Amino acid sequence: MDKKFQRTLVTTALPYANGPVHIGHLAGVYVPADIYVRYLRLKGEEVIHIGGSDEHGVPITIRAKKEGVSPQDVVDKYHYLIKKSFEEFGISFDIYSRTSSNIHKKTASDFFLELHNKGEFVEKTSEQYYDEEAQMFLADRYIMGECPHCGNQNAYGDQCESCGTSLSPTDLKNPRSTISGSKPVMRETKHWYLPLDKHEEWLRKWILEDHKEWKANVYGQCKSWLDMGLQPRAVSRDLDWGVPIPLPDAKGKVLYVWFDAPIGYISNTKELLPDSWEKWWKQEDTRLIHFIGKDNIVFHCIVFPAMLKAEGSYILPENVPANEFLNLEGDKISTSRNWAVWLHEYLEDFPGKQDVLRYVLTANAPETKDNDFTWKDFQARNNNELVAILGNFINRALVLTQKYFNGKVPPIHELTDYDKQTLAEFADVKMAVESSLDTFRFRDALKEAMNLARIGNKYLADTEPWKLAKTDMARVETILNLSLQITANLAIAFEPFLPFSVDKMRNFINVKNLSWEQLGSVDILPAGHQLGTAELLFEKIEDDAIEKQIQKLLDTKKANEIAEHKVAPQKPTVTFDDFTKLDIRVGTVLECQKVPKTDKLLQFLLDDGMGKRTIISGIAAHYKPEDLIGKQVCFIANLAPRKMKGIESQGMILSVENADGSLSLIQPSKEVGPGSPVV
Ligand code: B3M
Ligand code: ZN
Repeated sequence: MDKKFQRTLVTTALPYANGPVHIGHLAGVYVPADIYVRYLRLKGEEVIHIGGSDEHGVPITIRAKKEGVSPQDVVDKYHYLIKKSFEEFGISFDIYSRTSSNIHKKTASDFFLELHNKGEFVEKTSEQYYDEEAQMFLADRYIMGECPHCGNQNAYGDQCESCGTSLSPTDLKNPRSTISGSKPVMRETKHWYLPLDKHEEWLRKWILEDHKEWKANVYGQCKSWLDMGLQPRAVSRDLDWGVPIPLPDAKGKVLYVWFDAPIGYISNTKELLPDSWEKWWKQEDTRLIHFIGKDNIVFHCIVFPAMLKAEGSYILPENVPANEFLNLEGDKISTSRNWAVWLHEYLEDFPGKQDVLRYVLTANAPETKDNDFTWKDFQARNNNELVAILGNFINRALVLTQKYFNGKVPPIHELTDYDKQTLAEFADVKMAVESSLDTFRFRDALKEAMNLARIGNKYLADTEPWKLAKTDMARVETILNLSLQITANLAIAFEPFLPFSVDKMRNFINVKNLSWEQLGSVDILPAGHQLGTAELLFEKIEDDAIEKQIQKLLDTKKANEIAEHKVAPQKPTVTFDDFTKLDIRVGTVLECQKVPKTDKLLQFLLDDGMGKRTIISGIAAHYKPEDLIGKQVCFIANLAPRKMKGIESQGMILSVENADGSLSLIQPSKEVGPGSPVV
């Protein structure tokens, strides 16, 4: 580590506790952060990883309203679900807490008060939409109306989801409150603003000159914010869910969620280390790193640093390695449209395969641009890389040692040129992995680690020790000794990436502790060392498991299409005379049976008040014939008869088609005499 720094404080974005976590969260933030902290720990550096749930803000209250429960119910449910998912995937937090904790509320409230007392805010009164019926100010998301750009009637106060335009509530035509449905009125309200314009100058220098090493996507986004000119930002909201503004004239006002959430990093550190948290936040020799997704860049690179600077006693982040987004099978991941691979569901379908997902998400991480997760790629990377390269090499090295040397590490003899060449190839793996990890290039680091397994695989394939066993045992000893040293190296290099598999690998080679320092050396396992028992590290994923996942997504797509289904356009106008030409009546079902050799057709015998009448109807998929006997249905009595499957159908039974394609019979709500006309 840079001489300047003694310790590293890693934070990961606090996910909103308004839904479970999915592969996009893991790929963008939590897996890279976890790789990084595991790497630093392995190097013996002082590091803590701080995480937690973001439990305030409108996203939570909206979810609560949708589910008909309280915001506290929502955050309780999802906080524990999220925490469990992270644990299951080996995301090694030192603490995973929550912003509804008392320590957080106090920390955030005190932070606000400190800035207020120092005169760091400006107070402004403005007009905002107010719902008189519900007696509350309306957050942007609680206002709907017509989009001025595309005419969508259901645009939100902050965005039209139909055309994607960012809006402010006053842009909407015919605004309505989603709380009461009433028309909101404008009312005056006071808020506290952080005058970012006053911070612009030092931010410009600090980012654009002093942190040119930040990732291009992060640097670029900061530059464009700064070039547009910074505006004061409100840090309070009129809402009843959040940290109350600790001032006498602030009834009904809370801290804006983006003001309190990043302070959550501080509160959670306090909760973890009540006596020494300050050294992590206030000493210049601490390196602070925020792992986040690209939509959070402005808050972590501009707003939070301005808050910290205004307070005056805190350090600023050294780096903010934000990632772009991961898409799923070509479409944007979306919680509301259920277009995601949820972590808890993945584990139900692929138990024990956490590392496979960690591997694929790292190999495919959206580090420099948005990337796509596909199930076919997931399968290919598992089968062609984890199984065929890494697993295969380790398995061969161990099985051959078991076979020829009863599982004891054989001695090493004179090296051939080929051995030396192989060793030279992996001598610099440590530097290669390190320099990638140090600069947050996790895909490259993983590639370098995998390269080590490729070298091992090639070495065994080229030297073919199994062919030498009868003629040159000394040579076999050297080859297997080197192969086992490579295996031990793999257990070091992969530890940050595949912690579950590396646990197994350490058991295979019967070594408890390996340090990063040992990476690249070929004397990790002494001759005579007894190995443990080996099992398969990875197993092939078959086509049917992948097809099942793809089918699940296709079903989701279909369900979304149905849910978004627009009502069919109205048919051309008919005259009243035309309408009265139809003779619609009620009949009572006397008999009903399936038409043989068809899936869809039922044959009805109706009492139509004049006699009996046979009608064929295509609703067999929706009703059991025996359930319909004795029921009443509506039918068109004067439709010209038609022959279907050799049976004459004397009319048509009326039913309704639902958006999902299901059919439901139209029936009178009270029993009537058979033959009664529909009028
Ligand atoms: N909860 C936004 C998000 O989940 C927000 C992050 C807070 S980090 C302090 O994307
Ligand atoms: Zn629009």
